[in-house]
Amino acid sequence: MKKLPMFLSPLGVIALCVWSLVGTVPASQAATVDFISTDEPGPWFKCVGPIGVPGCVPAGSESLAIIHPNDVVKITNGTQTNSVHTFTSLLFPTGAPEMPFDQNEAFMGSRSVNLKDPGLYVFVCKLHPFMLAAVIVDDPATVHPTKVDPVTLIPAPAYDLGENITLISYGGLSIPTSSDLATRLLRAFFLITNLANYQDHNPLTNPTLKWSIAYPAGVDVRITGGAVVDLKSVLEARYGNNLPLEGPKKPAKNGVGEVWVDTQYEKTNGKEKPGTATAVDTSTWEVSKKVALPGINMNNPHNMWTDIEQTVIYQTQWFDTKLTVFDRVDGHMMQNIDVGQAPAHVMTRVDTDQVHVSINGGDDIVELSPLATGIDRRIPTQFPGEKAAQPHAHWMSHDGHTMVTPNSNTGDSTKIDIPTGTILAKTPTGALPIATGMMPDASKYYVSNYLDSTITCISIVSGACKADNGDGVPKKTINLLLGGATLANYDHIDGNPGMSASGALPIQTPVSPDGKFVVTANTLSGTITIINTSTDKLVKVLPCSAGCHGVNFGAKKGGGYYAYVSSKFSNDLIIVDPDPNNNGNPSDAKIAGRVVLVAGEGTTSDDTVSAYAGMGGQGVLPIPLVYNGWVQKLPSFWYDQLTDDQKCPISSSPSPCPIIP
Ligand SMILES: [Cu+2]
Repeated sequence: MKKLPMFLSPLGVIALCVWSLVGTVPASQAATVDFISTDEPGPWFKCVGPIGVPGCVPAGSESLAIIHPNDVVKITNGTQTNSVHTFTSLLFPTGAPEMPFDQNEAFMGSRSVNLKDPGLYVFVCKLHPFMLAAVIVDDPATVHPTKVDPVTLIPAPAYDLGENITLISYGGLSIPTSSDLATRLLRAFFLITNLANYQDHNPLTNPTLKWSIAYPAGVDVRITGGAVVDLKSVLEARYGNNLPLEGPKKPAKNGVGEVWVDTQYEKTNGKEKPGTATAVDTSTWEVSKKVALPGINMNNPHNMWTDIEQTVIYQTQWFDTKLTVFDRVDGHMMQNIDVGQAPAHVMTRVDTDQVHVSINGGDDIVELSPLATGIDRRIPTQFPGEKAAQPHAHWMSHDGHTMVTPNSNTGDSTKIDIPTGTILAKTPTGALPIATGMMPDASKYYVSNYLDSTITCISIVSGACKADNGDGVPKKTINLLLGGATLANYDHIDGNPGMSASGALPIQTPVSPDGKFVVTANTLSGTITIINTSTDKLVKVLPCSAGCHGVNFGAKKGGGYYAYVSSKFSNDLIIVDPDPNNNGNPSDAKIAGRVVLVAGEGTTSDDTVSAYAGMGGQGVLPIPLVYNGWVQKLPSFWYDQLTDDQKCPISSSPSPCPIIP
């Protein structure tokens, strides 16, 4: 994407201004820096004042503040957002008092935190974990050892990142600020909070297909051992810049039907809030439709599903309170129903065609009548008196009987009997569980733990999850980043062998319709990981785009499946063939193609794209639905386009199989 020159090296300028300010503000006088939550991509946690140190330091990122010890950071969830949020410590200087900072549940209004120890603090929203705020608490006494302002002769600042930072991952892992993982997180912060840094895979607007991240220039930071380094130089030396990007490429084999992707950050002229739903025709691999719904100011469309007839799109508005239903063919709006705070994911029950929406900002799953004409029931995700689970991406079984939720607020997963609405089990997982996927026979399910970079396999049928020695176990933790044997053996200190052979910050994690593999999108590493369900081992890693996020399976023409993968900080959709030779072994998995999610001449739309074209890929919905249970109920128009194996994805599919609709 085209860089705005004004964003390129602003911190160099700011640093000069700030430099002369240092020493003029008495450190004993505690300052308060204000952040607000917004629904706008990039500066979701936006620093709004005062400007300078202590205060906001615009650096391309508008989510960065530099303050002094004992200053206060205040977050307000107010008029700029339609959703509740949390302001939760992601990392903080090891040993800092009163850390980690968190809230009992997502909130509207203001919260304040007093930051006492020097060092780097990063805050995240547990609902929307790309919302980030970074605060450097700088001790004005620790200055640059040699540099001085040529005019004032005041020593140059060296901003304190601290010796070590504690992550809320892995039960509180402490890492040096000089470590590869620490600088990767810093890099991710400057990428995520500045839209000018997102990947543009469109040769029409990025002819050289190069990707650069603009880091603040001329900023010296103090890291482990008291070393003072230039931040930009370190990040560029470690991770390069001006890197090549892949352009669009049509897969050799077509898909069946279409793929919908929530381009959640794309802006249009006719409304204030961001986000469109984009459809790709898998017979041409062109963008066929975009639905913005300006009439309702659709706000951050996040995830989708369809009805039994495949005629509507159920669409959640994640920074709002609405589930929206629109016509899949012509895009006209049919329903816009209030369901609760921050509705995240939506699926249907195969036996009743009722609609189930996770209330990410609350404590339940809402069950709606078919076509979402009204709310039938609210199903709690925690026992009475327990903390709100704040469930994100639930999954439902092939028979409509079992639902599982990843509970972002409580670090566990709830298993629910859907007909009775009873909680059958709550199982501890890792830190910030965010998505689930279930076997087509409901024998076991997988939970992605965002902050721990692990997948928890949980058996539903006894012994379905496999330990590394092959034994059946109730539960298994599959490492995607640390502690693996050949893959996932990233060294977080020296960064070897790099994150490209691992999965860091995993999100969506569906199981293939035939139950053979789990495909996971990993947002920090920008990788796609594949787990073999017969061993529950990580067997393959493929490259993804920046902010890799959504995955869902659709039918490949003539047999087999494609996994469609979206990325938030990018405008492409990756088509993965998880098993090209169809032998059930994903070791030959490959990227089969890539679509740029930008409107073209043949795209029909209800609005005109104004900015961030095709950016923000999150929820993915292939039509027709080919998961076990749903596939057997397809209307004949879709059903007849599938192979016998696709009609009956597992040998133990509901008998008799296929069920003719
Ligand atoms: Cu949030």
